[in-house]
Amino acid sequence: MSTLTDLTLRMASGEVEVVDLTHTLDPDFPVIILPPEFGQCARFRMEEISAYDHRGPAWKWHNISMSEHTGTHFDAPSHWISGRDVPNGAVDEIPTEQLIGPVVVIDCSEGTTEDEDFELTPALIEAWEAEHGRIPANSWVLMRTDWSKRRGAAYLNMREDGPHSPGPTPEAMRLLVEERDIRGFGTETVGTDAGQGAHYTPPYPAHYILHGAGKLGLQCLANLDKLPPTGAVLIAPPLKIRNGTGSPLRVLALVEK
Ligand code: 23J
Ligand code: MN
Repeated sequence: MSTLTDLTLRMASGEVEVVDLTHTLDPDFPVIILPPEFGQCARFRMEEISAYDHRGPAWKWHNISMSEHTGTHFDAPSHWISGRDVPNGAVDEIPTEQLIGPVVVIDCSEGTTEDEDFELTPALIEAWEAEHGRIPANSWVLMRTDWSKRRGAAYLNMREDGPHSPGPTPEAMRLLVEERDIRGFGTETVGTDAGQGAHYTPPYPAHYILHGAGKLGLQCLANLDKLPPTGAVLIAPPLKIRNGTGSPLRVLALVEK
């Protein structure tokens, strides 16, 4: 039997499950808030064009607007200054082979319940590898924190000195990008970087190191607790926005039961 026929039969029988890692686009879903001197990201908005009424008797539809970085979204290399000259670094140019591929999940959810500024470090990555094996080249690496279960103000967790949420250290990102040659890095928080990521060297190291090397980002993911540590396949194609730096998207994982 062909691989694809086998896959579709196993999906139909439930042996392969489709897990949705996406938050619903909704005006109430928080967006990143940068320091006030910078431009700001827009929330999701939806207005009715018609709803089976005088504006269109047999159809309902909406106009929508948002930022490229609203809700569950994809970061392209061109999002960051370090990636501005990366070839094919905009969402419409990324090779389609990069949009479906293997994914590993590093569970940090225990640490992040105690420490809202929890850091993913090289030591934690190496401890994960001692248990699950070396992270394969060209894999997505997702940082599970269970942050997606937070609601309201607890999600951005904004304090006087800015947001507090977990993320990777610069050394962890260098390990993943330079030594493991990952495809990209994804988080449940509003950025691939920690809330306090501006204070690292370089500032926002996940963005800086990933995108400078042509790697990809995913943020505001959900349901990472439904994924195995290894063996799932991630389907994450952004919208084909000309020169786009990112895009909201539906992120799905194929998981073998
Ligand atoms: C712009 C500046 C800083 C950050 C971000 C955007 C994001 O997290 C994003 O959505 O890419 S940290
Ligand atoms: Mn983004």
